[in-house]
Amino acid sequence: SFDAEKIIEYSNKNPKPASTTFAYGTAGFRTVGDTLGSTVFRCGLLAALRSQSKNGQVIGVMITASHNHERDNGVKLVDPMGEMLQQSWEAYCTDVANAQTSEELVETLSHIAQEERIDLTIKPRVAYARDTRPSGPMLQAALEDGLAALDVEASNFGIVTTPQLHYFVRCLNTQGTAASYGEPTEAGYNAKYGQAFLRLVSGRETPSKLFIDAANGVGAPQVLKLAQAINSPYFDIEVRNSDTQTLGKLNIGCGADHVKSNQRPPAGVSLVPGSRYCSFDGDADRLVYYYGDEHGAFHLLDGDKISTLVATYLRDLVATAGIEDLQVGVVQTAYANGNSTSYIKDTLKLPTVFAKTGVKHLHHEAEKMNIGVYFEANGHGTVLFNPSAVAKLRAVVPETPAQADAVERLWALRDLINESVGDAMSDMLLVETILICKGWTLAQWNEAYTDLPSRLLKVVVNDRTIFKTTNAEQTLTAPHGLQDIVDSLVAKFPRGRSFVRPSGTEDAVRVYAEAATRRDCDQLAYAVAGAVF
Ligand code: 16G
Ligand code: ZN
Repeated sequence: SFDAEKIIEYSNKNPKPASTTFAYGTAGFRTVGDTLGSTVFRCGLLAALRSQSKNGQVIGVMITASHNHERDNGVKLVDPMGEMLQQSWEAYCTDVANAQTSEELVETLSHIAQEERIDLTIKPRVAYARDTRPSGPMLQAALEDGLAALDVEASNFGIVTTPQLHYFVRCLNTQGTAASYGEPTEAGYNAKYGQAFLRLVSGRETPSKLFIDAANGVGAPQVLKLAQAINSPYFDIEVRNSDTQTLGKLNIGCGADHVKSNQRPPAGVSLVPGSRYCSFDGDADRLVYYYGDEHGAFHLLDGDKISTLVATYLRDLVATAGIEDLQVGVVQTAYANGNSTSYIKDTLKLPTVFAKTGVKHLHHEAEKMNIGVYFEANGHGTVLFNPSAVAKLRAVVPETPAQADAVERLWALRDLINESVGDAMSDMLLVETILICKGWTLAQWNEAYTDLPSRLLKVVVNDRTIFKTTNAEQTLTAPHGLQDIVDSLVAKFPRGRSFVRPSGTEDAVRVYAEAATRRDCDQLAYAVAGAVF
């Protein structure tokens, strides 16, 4: 059993703010950083239990608030294969975070240990890291208290991107096995992805320089290290918004979320026609590309554009490799632009399904496909090769050089992609690979289809919990009658589509609308928002 006294002693150092209630949401706990000490401390305790319940495998803890304001922070747990924490444990996180006293905390932990039949004699192991936020060191210290309270064997990975921490966790748990994912170090990460990239592009024409907006976050130092490791004209980059030292700059006027939401370039970047640009978010798990044309117009290549580019490339390689019954599929959310969905279905003729917002939901749908490409429109996503795809790839006996090359490229792509979670750096290398291999500019990539005008509104309501959805968040089941109103509004506009969902990260309701013209789209969005309010 636990050393209750020791837990209580450490817990008293990290008291819970009495009046605050915490909730493990779409991407973990997230709120004002200064209030999160007790929660992060308790996540350390829970990560230890999770590790014991997984027979001592390493569990990850990442301290970050991604694209949110610098004053915010957050914490999430990472499961052994680098995936998001199993959903049934999210409720435990919430329970543990909200125990009012240290004594109640110990009781809650004991209860979980009983419920999950955890063998408390197993040595728990945890790997942790944080982003560049000013509240990071304080929260890291709180986490370390939690790890000390349960005698955890802990590895501190310092200041790295969220996807790097996911990668390290997977590496640690597969070390020395046939499924070994790589070396659990920054150098190991850079070597794995960098080498796969060079294998795929060597012999092709080198691309023009890529300007990277790193949101003044952890992606800046990390992508510079990656570039140093690759050390090749195939990866010629210039990093903008790379100031992680000056307070108040993180994510402000820059980063993938800013660019996608405002449909304009980030601060510190003026678009030169013909040049290539991309943005990461504050913890480098989201990626969007963009460019400006000769007429000064801004063109965004978002997660939907990345997913269609990648799905097309994989589909063609599978065809060239001559592998039968190896199906590439695409997972999107309701936010996917309607024209991207039509393009996948009607032009690419690939199966596509919708999942609820939040990476874990897309990930689980993609696992059901042979090769599952999943991206949120906001630029968060990756590709999964399920075991049957790997078996099929292994079984091919190539008969022509073209076939052999395609098979080799599919293997290299599997090495290039961070399967544990969406990863801006790995995704960027993937996009770069495809563009280099096709010899495409961003404008040529953008030609596949044209986005329908879309609008996303945030509506602040008294109580967002009364909004309930089904059908991958596309249909409201409550409040009663509201979906009928939405349907009747949508019917008025050609190519109209709209949905209403409660946010999983903010106290608000989101309204999305798209239609054939900008004017119709905006009218529809505001009409639906009016009905919600
Ligand atoms: C979180 C999710 C992101 C999702 C967003 C939606 C992860 C790692 N992050 O940031 O994927 O798009 O929430 O926020 O899953 P919302 O529910 O407030 O609209
Ligand atoms: Zn992020």
